[in-house]
Amino acid sequence: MTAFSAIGEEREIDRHEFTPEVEPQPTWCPGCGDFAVLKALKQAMPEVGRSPEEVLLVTGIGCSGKLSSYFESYGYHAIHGRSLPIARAAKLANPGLEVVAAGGDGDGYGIGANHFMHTARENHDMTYIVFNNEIFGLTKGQTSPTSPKGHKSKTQPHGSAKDPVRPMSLSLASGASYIARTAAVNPRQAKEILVEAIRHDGFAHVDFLTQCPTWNKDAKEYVPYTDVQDDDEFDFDVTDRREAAEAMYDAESRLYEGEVLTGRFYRQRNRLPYDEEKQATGEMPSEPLAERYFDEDAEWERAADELISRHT
Ligand SMILES: Cc1ncc(C[n+]2csc(CCOP(=O)(O)OP(=O)(O)O)c2C)c(N)n1
Ligand code: SF4
Ligand SMILES: [Mg+2]
Repeated sequence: MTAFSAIGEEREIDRHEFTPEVEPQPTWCPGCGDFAVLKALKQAMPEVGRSPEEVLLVTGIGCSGKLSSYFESYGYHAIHGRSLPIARAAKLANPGLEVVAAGGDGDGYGIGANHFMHTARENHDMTYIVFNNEIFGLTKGQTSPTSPKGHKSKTQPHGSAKDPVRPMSLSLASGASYIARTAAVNPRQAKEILVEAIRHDGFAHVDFLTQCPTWNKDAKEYVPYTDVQDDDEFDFDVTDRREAAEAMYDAESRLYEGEVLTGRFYRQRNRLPYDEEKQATGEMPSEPLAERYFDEDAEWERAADELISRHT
């Protein structure tokens, strides 16, 4: 079996296959919202019919970035803010891969915001999960791009003077073709949204509210939450750009007033993902580029065995 012949094989997949054989104990704090992302992703992958050898998970730096260590698939723990360019390159080289990129609000909406904008604009076919805890968690609680105005931290002891970034509005303006917000405290919705995002052909952005009980006491646990699809107050068409823009602006404003609105906010119809656009112009061959350079004779399994034995 090669990395290529594994893609597209039909078989039953169990969510436990996404737990690494040598299971590292997550170092996330008790009560951290990050556990919910891991769980939802493990549940979503079998539902979309993907096996670990068909998935690449690229993560940034932060508590959130540790996700790729706890999830069995191809993985790449990138440098800060750079998960998306790596994920894009991998998807263009091997379009059969199911590519998921993930990282924190600092990683994606701060240092990596340029990549976020342009990956959305180009509509690369992947899922991008942003663990939004409104704080820099790993480095001990500094103000992040989504921290509310007035939020006090070691870097802003008098309270942040900045208005926070509006992640979904930024995503829509940049060109993402699927945008949703979910929360760690709502595991059923989180799994369903990840399933939709993974199935979506194009750039799917999920702003995932993940509480940080250690450093961000202000954010509490994002409860109670409302699913905008279940509440008559929010009667908007997710495929209508203007209606979606209004709904997400409202949700982003109300988050800072203590009201948590989650759900699907935007889905664009009939838009080709970037790899297909490139193939249509003739700029990209239909045969996966990576296959040209794949060495069938390399001893992949031996390399993996060696790695596992070094860590047991
Ligand atoms: C280039 C660079 N700048 C700064 C850092 C330090 N650093 C590590 S994680 C992080 C922020 C993490 O915040 P976020 O992305 O929100 O992730 P979280 O820990 O909250 O999940 C920073 C500033 C770094 N590792 N690399
Ligand atoms: S510091 Fe916050 S984000 Fe990081 S593991 Fe602990 S609770 Fe989670
Ligand atoms: Mg964060």
